[in-house]
Amino acid sequence: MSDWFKQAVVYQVYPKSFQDGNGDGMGDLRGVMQRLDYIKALGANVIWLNPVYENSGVDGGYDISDYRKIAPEFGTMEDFEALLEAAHARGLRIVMDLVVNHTSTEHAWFRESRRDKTNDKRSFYVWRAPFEGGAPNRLRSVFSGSAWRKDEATGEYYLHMFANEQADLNWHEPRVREGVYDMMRWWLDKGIDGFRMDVINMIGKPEEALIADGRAEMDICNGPREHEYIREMNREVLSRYDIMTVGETAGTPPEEALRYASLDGGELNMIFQFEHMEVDGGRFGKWSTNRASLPKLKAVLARWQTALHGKAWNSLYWDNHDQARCVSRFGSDRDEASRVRSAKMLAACLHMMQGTPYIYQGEELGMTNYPMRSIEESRDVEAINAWHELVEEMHLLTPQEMMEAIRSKGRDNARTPMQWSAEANAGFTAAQPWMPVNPNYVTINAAQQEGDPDSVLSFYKALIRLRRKNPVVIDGDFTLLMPEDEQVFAYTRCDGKHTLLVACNFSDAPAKLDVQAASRGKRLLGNYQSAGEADTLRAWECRIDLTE
Ligand code: TEU
Ligand code: CA
Repeated sequence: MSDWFKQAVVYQVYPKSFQDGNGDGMGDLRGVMQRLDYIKALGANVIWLNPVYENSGVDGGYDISDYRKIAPEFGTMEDFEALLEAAHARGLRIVMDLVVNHTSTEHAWFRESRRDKTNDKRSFYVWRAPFEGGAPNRLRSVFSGSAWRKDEATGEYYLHMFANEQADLNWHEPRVREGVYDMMRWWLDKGIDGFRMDVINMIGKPEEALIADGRAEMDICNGPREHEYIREMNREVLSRYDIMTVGETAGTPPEEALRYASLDGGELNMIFQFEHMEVDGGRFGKWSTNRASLPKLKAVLARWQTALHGKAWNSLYWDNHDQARCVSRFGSDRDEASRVRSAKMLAACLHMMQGTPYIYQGEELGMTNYPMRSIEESRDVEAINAWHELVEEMHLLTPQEMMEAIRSKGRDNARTPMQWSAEANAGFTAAQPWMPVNPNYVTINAAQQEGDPDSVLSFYKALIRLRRKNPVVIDGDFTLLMPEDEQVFAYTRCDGKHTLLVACNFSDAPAKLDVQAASRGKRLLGNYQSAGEADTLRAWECRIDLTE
């Protein structure tokens, strides 16, 4: 087994919002193809493509109705094959999204399964009898409300951990697993380079969570048969190809990651953990305007760094299609100078840790959150459902409070069109875009940053070059400095020969460094022109110093 996943720098493309290639207002595969040279120039060598399969249009492609077809809005299978070839010709690999915890209720399997209780595919999904005329138990959907939905055909309930139209597959049924493995091999035989596995820690659901007793409401993640299924998938499929795999696993502690992402190669290459995405949650989970506490954020990330070192492999991310824009969330978009500095600082802080970095489209430009005015503007089933529940049904939040929460944490923030240029619709489309472009595209866009050596984009390029030149970034161990400090995130990476010192100021006020964290060695990269004082970081400053 090769370990190119350790050398990878992944660029995530959300195709619907990346580049429109045929003038219908929606991004597509031809559009991605037009922008391959941009991704190549950035220095990334892997593309993670969010779902482009046929779907029912409810959850951004995560409601798949046919795993072997490309959705018409994205193009054709020929377009996909052309994209794969064009990417490979440039030395770029393509990792596809694998969404197999659930299918769309329009998938052929579900259409059969729902027909009658004795249908041959009944067991492909999770069906339960009503409890006292209502839902089987109290299990809740990630997208608000009950996780159970009554189906008229049989009067039984099916499980949907996400939207009503996303029915959970029953992985305990061997024919489901075989069907999924077949489909995976079919894609891998086309030459794709791996999978990002959607909520893969939900497939081994504990039976106790699914009992129709009117009560159960337990966590279904990392269930008792979880690793059995992943190991089987590894044996049957993954181990037979030279690919990269990353599992999406919210609610997973490092101890579990040691199994999922063990360097022994028996399961996956790495996982996306979520603990650092949860430090700014509140009473209603993600729906809060809280800022992350820096000591907490550091404690979480340091724990993942040290717990996995030498045993398993980390993924590194601030942003993806489900998260608010990191510069607005952990840095500052208050004015242009703070935005540019803090976007670079966040990049340096993340990219110098151990693991495979993921860059989400527009993050490399310092794209910001979207100033959404009303819920009517939202295109996201998660936000819309939460609005109905928290504002309209339960009156737990006022419309103003919920709008503020959506503006600071909602997924729409990540899904506004990519800002390519100052032209109409940011150069994303000639038509009316499916989702509004952030009005700040006039100043924040790729064309403007490409020629500017001080841009956020140029800084990302420099960081990736630095990674390629300094093996300590890949292999070194991690030590957190100043753990309690409220402003400074500083750490070292050491491989015995070289020590990297990374010091970041997560605030707009000057910050003192202690002796260990004070600048020494040779400056590899920073976000200020002048060297500054050794023991003080300026507003949003970051430094990367190397000692041999
Ligand atoms: O996300 C799963 C997940 O646990 C969360 O990130 C969730 O979507 C939400 O953002 C929490 O606030 C994956 C996909 O990345 C997401 O886009 C899908 O909607 C979801 O699975 C269902 O397939
Ligand atoms: Ca299009």
